[in-house]
Amino acid sequence: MTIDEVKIGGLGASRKRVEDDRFIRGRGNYTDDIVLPGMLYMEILRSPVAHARIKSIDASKAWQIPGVRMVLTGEMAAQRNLAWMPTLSYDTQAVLATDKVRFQGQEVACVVADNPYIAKDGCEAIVVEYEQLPAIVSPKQALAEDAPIIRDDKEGQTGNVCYQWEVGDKEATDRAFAQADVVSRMKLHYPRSHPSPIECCGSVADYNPATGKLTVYMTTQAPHIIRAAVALVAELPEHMIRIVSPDIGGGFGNKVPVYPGYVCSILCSILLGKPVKWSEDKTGNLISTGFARDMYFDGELALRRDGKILGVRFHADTDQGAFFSDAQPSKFKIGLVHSAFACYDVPVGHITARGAYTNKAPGGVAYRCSFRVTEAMFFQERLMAAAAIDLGMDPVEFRRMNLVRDDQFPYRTPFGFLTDSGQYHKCLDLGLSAIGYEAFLQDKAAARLRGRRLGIGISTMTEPLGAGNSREYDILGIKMFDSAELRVHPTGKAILRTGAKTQGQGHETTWAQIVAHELGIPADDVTVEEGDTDTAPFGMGTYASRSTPVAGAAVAMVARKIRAKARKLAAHLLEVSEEDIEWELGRFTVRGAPGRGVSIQECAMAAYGNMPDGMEPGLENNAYYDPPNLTWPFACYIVTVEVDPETGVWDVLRTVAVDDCGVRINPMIVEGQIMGGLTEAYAMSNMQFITFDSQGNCVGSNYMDYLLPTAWETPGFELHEVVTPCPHHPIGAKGVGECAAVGGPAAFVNAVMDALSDTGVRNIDMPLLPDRVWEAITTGQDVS
Ligand code: MCN
Ligand code: CUM
Repeated sequence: MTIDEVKIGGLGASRKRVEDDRFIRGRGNYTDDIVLPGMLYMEILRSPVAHARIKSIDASKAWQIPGVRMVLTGEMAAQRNLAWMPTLSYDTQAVLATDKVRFQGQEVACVVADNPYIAKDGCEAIVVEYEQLPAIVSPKQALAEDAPIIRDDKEGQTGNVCYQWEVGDKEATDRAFAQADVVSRMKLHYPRSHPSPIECCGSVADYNPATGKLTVYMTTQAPHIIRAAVALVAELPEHMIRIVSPDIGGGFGNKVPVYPGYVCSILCSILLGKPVKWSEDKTGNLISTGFARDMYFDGELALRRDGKILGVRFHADTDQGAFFSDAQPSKFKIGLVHSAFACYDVPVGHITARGAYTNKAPGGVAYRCSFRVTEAMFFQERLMAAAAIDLGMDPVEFRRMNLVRDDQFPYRTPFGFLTDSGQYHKCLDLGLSAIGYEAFLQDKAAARLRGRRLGIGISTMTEPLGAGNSREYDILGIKMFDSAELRVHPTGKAILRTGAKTQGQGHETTWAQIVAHELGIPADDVTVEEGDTDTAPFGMGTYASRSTPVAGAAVAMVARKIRAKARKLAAHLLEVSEEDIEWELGRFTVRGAPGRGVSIQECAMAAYGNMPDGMEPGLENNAYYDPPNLTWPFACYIVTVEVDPETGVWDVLRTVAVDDCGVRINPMIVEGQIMGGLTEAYAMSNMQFITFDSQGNCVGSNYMDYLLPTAWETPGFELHEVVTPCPHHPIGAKGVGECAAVGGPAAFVNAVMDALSDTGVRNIDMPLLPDRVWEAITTGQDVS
């Protein structure tokens, strides 16, 4: 009797998320839920100004408050060589300011007390004398001749450039432009935004002076990297450090970097010999932690009259804030921005990029970004839309002509990536038929005659997901593989641990499904555990939608190792040679006698109670997986809108998404990921940005100014799928966690711009707030 894979929760089962039971009932265990005996509380004093020299810090009044146990300043941290820390982009970042403050909200001191209220009072009692300096709030200001140097702490730093980078073939690209019939240009800003997970950052550091062991519970997407960083920076022995990521209330890339708050809680715990808890508040999170984007593009496409793309070139300026702390693991200074145009057959290209220090919080790669792929795909699809207009071509025909064809894979992009597989035209056609493209164009024309403005926006893209392979991706010299460890207990139940760390994506549900698929053990019989460096195998954590491509592959591989041993046990139990054993899901049978067989559970029992002579007991193993390539999911997003010309308000009529992420482990979870991403895409295009006034005051450090879309604003989404299995992934899956946030924004913006197509307006920078749209309609000018 064969096992029904979907019934046991295998591949393709829309299994309910097992973790949600405890989340919905309020029984999750988040960092702030952790209470240890004798625990103290830490609060951070942040700079009220964006750029200033610190003349003096007087903490004497804070020390006098009853219940205050410690006031930590930069000077004290410096005595332990911890006033500065290295960043993951090979820069340095202040833990606590000593010489200057460089952005509003920067950490200046921290206070540890018996409770958080006393700690907060302690912070308020610290007197800091600032000598204010001019604030720099854009790359343009930063790169001006007479700009004050923000990073005067760095030896040899002359201006405010923090990196320069280029890729591609400049000469060949220039030649393509010289031969072009049409050159289309696009200049735009992808504004600064923030992922704003529900849970802010925090840590509970527990240094035990008796054993010398440091345990840190913290909100990190990458616990093993933190352990390695603590070992290297604080020079503590690695086996005496235990990092635990308990439940995480959303990460979205905000919880990849190492923040001063974590470091201070660790240092205070070591100094006091007691557990110290730091729980960041919303303003602290929005004003100081890893933001997203803030990138300026200026580029062009070389085109043949019939619409064929001959080449692409662009320049990008990134606003890095005060420290270059992008948490991205590639050797490319600007992440994977050169994945732009990977879905189109573009012969040549050239990209230059430059990062600038400004008086703003550091970061840049968060918010479902795949390391600046979000910006790359937005620019790509905005430029594609503009080029279709310049050519006088239907945007669909223009894309269709240039999309990489199915028979071109594996396809080498002009910037050196190798895309693996896809059916791009099929996705596009499915999206067009779902939205009813031709009919909508007729409706739009008819509505225009009645003074109404409808628009349609298309965005097609493939993106690189799954860092690494280890040839090109590493963090602190550690290669980007990932791992899984599977222990099958005597009764056939199991525990699986991986080096990834779920923050809401549902790994506890989906990894068990891979085990069910490979072994036939029901998913409900498999516990999944992640996030504790004392028990989990070494892995690089969860970001860049890498978990399925890398850790998920390791899960399949370790299950196959278990199956190989179980086969030997089955041969022993059935008293035949191994060659005569056949596998069907959950069961080994004797070749030619399918009635004679043993279940995987019987093999598990035999591994502990009836193994053949000479075989090691037990049924457990681990696998480390180094993927041969990134995975390349494809997506087509199509949005229709109506713009009210009187107010500039726009409403989404329909949103159609066609995603191809290869084989879907759990279709329901995949759809949840896509809906979440589309919600964020809508938010970025419609309402979300963090700006600064001329003095560097952050406008957007609270939910009055920084808007999150609720169920009320968020439109409905219609989802469709195409499945092109990933040729190099053991179960054919590609990543999906970021696709809709990456490809979505351009579909919304292209739709609004299409509704304005007769006004001569070429671009409105995001977010497309009503006043900006109204200004564009009334003036006929671009709005930036
Ligand atoms: N999945 C699947 N079939 C596939 C691909 C994925 O069933 N072919 C499932 C996976 O098993 C997993 C989920 O979909 O449960 C997402 O998988 P994957 O694409 O591998 O992405 P990661 O698990 O590595 O998650 C990271 C990604 C990133 S980088 C951000 S940012 C983001 C995102 O996930 N942050 C999130 N989605 C999020 N969703 C929630 N709820 N919370 C966050 O913080
Ligand atoms: Cu860039 S946000 Mo995700 O990669 O954690």
